[in-house]
Amino acid sequence: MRNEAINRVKLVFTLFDADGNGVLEPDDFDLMSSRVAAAVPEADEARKQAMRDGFTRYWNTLAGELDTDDDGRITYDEYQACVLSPERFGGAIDEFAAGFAHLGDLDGSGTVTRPVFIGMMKGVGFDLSNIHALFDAFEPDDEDRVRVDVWEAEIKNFYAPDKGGIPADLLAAAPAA
Ligand SMILES: [Ca+2]
Ligand SMILES: [Ca+2]
Repeated sequence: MRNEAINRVKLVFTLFDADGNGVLEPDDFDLMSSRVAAAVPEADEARKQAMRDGFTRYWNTLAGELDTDDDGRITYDEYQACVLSPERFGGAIDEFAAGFAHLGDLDGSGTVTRPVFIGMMKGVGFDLSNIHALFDAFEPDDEDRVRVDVWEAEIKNFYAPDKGGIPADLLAAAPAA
């Protein structure tokens, strides 16, 4: 596995532990999806629900595949096994990526504006300068929008253990001082 992928896995675990108690539990996913939904109050309910469903499925898949000691919580040691068998998570990550990226397409144009992108990614907990760097890497158009399908594809890349040197690595960069 590539070092970049390990760094992304560590970051995802830290971010998904939304309440910061050191383990992943259903409450973390409820908390994070609420933060993301709150970042785009103007989004319609169907899109918000699709985003929440993606978080729920992702948690259920983690719990089903990785909770080795069956205590209803995922520790980092349990979590990192996810990278050894990415094929077991593909469906959940696809649904998560689609639900998440499409939440930001408020006008159905297939694009996401910078303020919406920033708000959602801050809701997840990424570093602000890293979020801007990723948005810029997606080559925004003249109206400072990026394509939803490009974003969705990069969310999937973010979780791919065999990928490195990709735009998603910008999110795992050390925050600027
Ligand atoms: Ca937690
Ligand atoms: Ca466990």
